[in-house]
Amino acid sequence: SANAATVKMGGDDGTLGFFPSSISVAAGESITFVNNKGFPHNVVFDEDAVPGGVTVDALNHEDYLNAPGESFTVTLKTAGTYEYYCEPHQGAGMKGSITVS
Ligand SMILES: [Cu+2]
Repeated sequence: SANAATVKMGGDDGTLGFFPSSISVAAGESITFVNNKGFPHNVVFDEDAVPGGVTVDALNHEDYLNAPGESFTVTLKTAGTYEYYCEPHQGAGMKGSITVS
């Protein structure tokens, strides 16, 4: 299926965040996270902030992305809002959300 969105991990100026931090996609479209600045980063979905019945373990990318340009892609099939964060930078507010329709 089409790549619906690309999310940069770390801003171009080094800000610790996901850019854009909020995106909307259609169910089944893929979302690619690309390591940009300030790594290592990872992506962990908040098990308390995903649609009912969704298992976050199958979506998470807990391994750290360490190299520039390194990426991973996730596809969300259940409609609703998903919140996620970067474990090393959660305290710095590195988090985002994806709305699937
Ligand atoms: Cu991070």
